Amino acid sequence: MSKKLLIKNIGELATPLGNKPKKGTEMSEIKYLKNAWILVEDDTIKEVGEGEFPSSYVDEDTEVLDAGGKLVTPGFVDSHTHLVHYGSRENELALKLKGVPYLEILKMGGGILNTVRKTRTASFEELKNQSLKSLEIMLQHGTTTVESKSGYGLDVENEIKQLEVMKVLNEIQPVDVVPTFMGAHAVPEEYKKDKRGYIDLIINKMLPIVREKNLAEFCDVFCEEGVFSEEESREILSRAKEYGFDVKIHADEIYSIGGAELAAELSAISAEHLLAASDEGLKKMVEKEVIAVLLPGTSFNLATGKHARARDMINMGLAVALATDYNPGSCPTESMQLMMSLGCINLRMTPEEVLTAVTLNGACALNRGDLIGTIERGKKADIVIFDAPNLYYIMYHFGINHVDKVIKNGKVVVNRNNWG
Ligand code: IZC
Ligand code: ZN
Repeated sequence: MSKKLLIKNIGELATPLGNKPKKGTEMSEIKYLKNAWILVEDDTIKEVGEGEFPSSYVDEDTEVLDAGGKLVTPGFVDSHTHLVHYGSRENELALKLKGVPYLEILKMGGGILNTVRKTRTASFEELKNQSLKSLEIMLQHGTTTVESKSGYGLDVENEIKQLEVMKVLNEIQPVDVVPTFMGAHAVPEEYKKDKRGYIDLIINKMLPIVREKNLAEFCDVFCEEGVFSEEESREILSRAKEYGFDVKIHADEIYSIGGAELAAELSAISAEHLLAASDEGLKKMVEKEVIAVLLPGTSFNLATGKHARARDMINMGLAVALATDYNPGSCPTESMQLMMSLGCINLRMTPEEVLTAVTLNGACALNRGDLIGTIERGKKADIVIFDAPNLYYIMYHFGINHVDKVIKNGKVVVNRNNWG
């Protein structure tokens, strides 16, 4: 028998609508319902309405949840993270404060390579348990789907280990983990003098194995000066496409090296960061409908004072998503609510644009726009109730967790029961 859940007495329900990425001015088209209700059957939204709910919807088996006049939004979709890694890198804070740039730390064998050493020596269980802790924090903060990149193994065995941890995480906790293969995250120390050899390893060994074991949906490359060049990224991602992966690119984060242009050329599903992207590159992304995944926590934490030009991008007609980039180096935080505040303050996006960016556009950047990202009939019941009166309050009252309850696939999985 199906299980029904009625969420009633919602003060403000705020959601984008539809299955497709919202571009440009469409990003502000948020549907607001006052005194609203949502009827859920099993894991799916059956009906959404305003005012009195039809009494025929409730029978003795219907669970009724009173939202207490609070704010309700779709669950957050964090479309860019490096969730599965071992250890931490708080040592980089002191270096950064001394003015050592992020790429310099990597060049000295630190940064990503520091985490690679820790991740390689970590057992499967250790890696799983550290990631589980972060996933629990994400869920507590309203994230119901998260993308997760490999790229701290950088050899066949450890890239597979990371991806297999993601598979197990999907089975043992509620947040959906969407796996991305990112063997091209850095050149490992043992290939320092033979980058070509490492690219061959990615193309000839890693990609076919990851495909054969069906361990990832996307392939990503860190296309950056001193990491993988535009030509190298093109080669890796073109081969990934031949293997059937959709592609993503860490593009023009620090230096403008044609990452946005490459994303358009390859019809990537998304291009990430884009702080240094050229107008030409962004225009090409508009033409090819590449989603711009912006990471305001990273630009805040890199502390160079530079941020992605979200306003220009939206004015040009791009679809923008916001994500945490959760990783142990450039952005050690799991909180999408913090990204929402930074999206307003540093990226100058409106609260409506921000909501679209952390829900529907994030879902579309993961090929899941038809399943999640909005509160509408037929979508999965991934819903957050906040201890807040309205959408604007979340971004205004920053740096704390406003979540009251999280519903994932129709089940209440977080009940902080904050203040009654
Ligand atoms: O571990 O520093 N930017 N990759 C590209 C990262 C940041 C993750 C890290
Ligand atoms: Zn990243």
